[in-house]
Amino acid sequence: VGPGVRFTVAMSHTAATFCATLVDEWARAGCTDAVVAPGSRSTPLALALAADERLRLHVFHDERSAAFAALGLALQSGRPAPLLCTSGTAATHFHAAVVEASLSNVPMLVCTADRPPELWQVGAPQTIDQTGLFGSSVRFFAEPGVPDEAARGTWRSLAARAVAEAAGGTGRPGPVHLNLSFREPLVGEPGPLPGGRPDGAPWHRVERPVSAPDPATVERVARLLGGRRGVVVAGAGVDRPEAVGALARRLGWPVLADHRSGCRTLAEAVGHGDPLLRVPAFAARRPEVVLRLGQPHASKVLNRWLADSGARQVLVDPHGTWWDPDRSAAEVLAVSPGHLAGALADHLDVAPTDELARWRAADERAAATIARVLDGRHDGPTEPGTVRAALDAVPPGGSLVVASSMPVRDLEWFGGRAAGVRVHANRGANGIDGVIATAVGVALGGVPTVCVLGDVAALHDASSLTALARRRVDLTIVVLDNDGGGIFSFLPQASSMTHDRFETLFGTPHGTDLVALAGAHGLPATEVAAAGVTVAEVAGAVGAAVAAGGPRVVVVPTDRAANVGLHVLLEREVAAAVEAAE
Ligand SMILES: Cc1ncc(C[n+]2csc(CCOP(=O)(O)OP(=O)(O)O)c2C)c(N)n1
Ligand SMILES: [Mg+2]
Repeated sequence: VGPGVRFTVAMSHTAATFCATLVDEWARAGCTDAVVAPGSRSTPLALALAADERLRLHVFHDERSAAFAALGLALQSGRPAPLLCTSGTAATHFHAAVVEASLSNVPMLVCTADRPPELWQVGAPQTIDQTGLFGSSVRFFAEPGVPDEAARGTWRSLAARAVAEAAGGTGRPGPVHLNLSFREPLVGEPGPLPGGRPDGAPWHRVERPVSAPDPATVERVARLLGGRRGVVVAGAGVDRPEAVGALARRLGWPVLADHRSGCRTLAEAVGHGDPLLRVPAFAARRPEVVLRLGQPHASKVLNRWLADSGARQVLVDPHGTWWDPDRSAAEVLAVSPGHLAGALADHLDVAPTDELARWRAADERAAATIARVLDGRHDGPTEPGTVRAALDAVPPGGSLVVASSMPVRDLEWFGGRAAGVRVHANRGANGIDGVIATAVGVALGGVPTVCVLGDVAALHDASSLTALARRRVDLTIVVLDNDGGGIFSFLPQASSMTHDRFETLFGTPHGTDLVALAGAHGLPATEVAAAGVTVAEVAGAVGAAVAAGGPRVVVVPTDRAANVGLHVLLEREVAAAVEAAE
């Protein structure tokens, strides 16, 4: 709008009534939070979201931050948080988070404001083609057109359906996209809303009971598993860890558990599958059957071992998600992993194998070795040691968000067993983007949150530090600063070109002062000494930061080459401890 143009406020405004109806339905459907990025075209819905006290409103300057925060809110709560931006390139900045939500089955309710159709394809400002903008990444797309009283009988249905589709009422949970055109004037007061269902119910209540396996399936799978040598691999998506433990006991199988599975604290859990399977003598004994629950682990070594094992593999995911990059699943069961495990545990009547005892003994040896190697260091912070400390620092009931690439791996391979801590990681698309915003979203869910990420990931999402100091979140951001991309030092690229070329293309040092960057955003920030500190001192610094409450930033300087050396040392020491007993 240029200077001198008058604003007019219509009295009762169809767009305002339409938007208030959407918001009323979303609150009825259980939404508790909404995320908004500023802009003009989105005004009717922004006003409606702000006016409804049933929703907490979170505003982010950057749409990418907003979208990943909405992802984090949904990761923590399981509910979609309506997400809104203005028209134009603003909408495209949602895309990365939409893709991650799609691949990870996370509910997301994306609303993009648009100009009315008469302003499309004519060079109108801030107007791009937003129809189907997110392609196949959304479960449901709707473009209801400029709000029109003639369609008011459909508004509640549209809103309720959008939540239901996002929450997986009709299929896999994931993102939905409403592209909402608004014609000026954009400011107005809502009139009476179309009548809703009695007792505050949403227009559509869509139920999709957890899919429990039928008895014939249980019988067949029980015959496949019983009496055979096998392993359970538990990843994100396990709904009843204790049932998985009961099944593992019955079979005498270990549960190779990552932290996101919720199974890591089971007595039957093996936490160090990756380092164990790097030991040839240990890896030589192959499973006959593998029961894979939910998302795969990050460990290439573990996944390769499974793929090469020749075992009959049963993949279980409640939504039938195709988590099978090695194409080794012989059976795919779209049922609840927890219900299947519980039913199998009740049904099976076989002598347990001795695999569980063998794996658990080796795992304890690995755990003791890892602790000895890491805790004995006094020459500066280490990456695996810091990730372990961060997990231990999360208070029960809190959450840990770990970034790709190394933090999620270091946690999976070397992390402990913290009980009562939920762990989140954006592993649908393995992006290093949006990690801070995801953690902000998790923390906005009201739980103490610790986020561990690399320096490149932190810089990539630096815009999510904007206004973070003003948010009431208990979030501690731990940045492992090795001045570049540490993961690449583990890849063949590191040894197949000159050091200079490697550094230019992969190492990518930047020299940014992350404490100063956090300080510029008004965030309390400290840096742990780079040399001469013990692991206990680093853990103490992380623990003290978490105890002090957030938002705050802790920068932990590490060295990329030394980190590779430490991983090699850990591998060697675990091998020595395990081989001695094999
Ligand atoms: C959005 C996105 N861009 C690029 C990549 C490729 N990538 C994977 S790891 C990495 C470097 C990460 O560096 P840092 O965050 O410092 O973690 P470190 O590897 O040092 O632990 C990059 C660029 C990616 N996964 N996602
Ligand atoms: Mg790094």
